[in-house]
Amino acid sequence: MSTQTSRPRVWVSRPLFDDILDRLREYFDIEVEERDRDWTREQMAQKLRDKAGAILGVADPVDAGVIAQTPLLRAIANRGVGYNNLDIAALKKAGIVATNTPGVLDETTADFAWALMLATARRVTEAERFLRAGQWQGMSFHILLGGDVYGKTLGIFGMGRIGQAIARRAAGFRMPVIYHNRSRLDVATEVDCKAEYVGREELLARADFLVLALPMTAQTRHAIGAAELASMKRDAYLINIARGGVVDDAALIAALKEKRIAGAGLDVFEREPIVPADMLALDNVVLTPHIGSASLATRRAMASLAVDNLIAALGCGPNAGRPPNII
Ligand code: 8YV
Repeated sequence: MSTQTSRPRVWVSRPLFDDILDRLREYFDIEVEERDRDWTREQMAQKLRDKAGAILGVADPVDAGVIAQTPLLRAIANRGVGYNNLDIAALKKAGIVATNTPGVLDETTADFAWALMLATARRVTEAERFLRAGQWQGMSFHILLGGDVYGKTLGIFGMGRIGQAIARRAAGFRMPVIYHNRSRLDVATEVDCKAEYVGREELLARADFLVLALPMTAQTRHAIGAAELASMKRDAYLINIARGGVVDDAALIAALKEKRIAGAGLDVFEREPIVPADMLALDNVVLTPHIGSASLATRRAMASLAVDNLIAALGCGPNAGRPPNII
């Protein structure tokens, strides 16, 4: 048998920058999917059956059932910071290393949270729809009146790296920042972010913009539901750049329909890529297709980090056995 054919096999579940994949080709035989698609657990098991490693997207599911059918699997590199697609306990039990890509997407995702805040309050996408539909008949003093951003209170739910990057941008808008998190930040970080720690109820009640930046776990599922939406200000905006499922979409649709909050900016949804028809019909919501980290430079950095992680996790390259981002 030639050395070439005995190399470990790696699966890349979705298209990825080819020049970055070349680094994987130095060590492994790789199978790269040429188009994006959502994989079922059965298909995942089938694809991973003969693989030592994989680079996965954040919607590609791996649980105990998949793992039971993948005897050769030693490492999974998620190309994203979130990893709610992976059953980490089951992976650990099976001795499979899992990694993610923290750090490289914080600033880009924080920029996008601000894009959604501004677009939602100032009705940017609604205004563009209006213009493109030929409805602009001339200057009107009362046209598309929105809410202000400057000077309002920014509330951040989930104050990890991304939440902190969102907070740091608030100074230019002269916005007081309040936050809630599982654990309070150390004083130096609070000072750096100019952010005040508050309880969950106070966050909901005081925020003019409530930005969600918390991970999706069993504990955070539907962290924002009917009761939470009811305790927000009527002129507040909800922004979700975290994960669908953190918000109860049905409850949010009801709140938006009844104008119990002013609007929402959403990059993530409970059943991606399906967005409920009732949501699509609303004007007081800005909707984007999970593109929070989607700048070219950041997506390349994420791909590169995932590749570094996998090479190291499979015992190759300069960091053999020491992948930088073990979950
Ligand atoms: C996705 C994300 O990775 O990092 C995460 O957790 O959700 C995103 O950055 C990205 O959209 C590619 O699927």
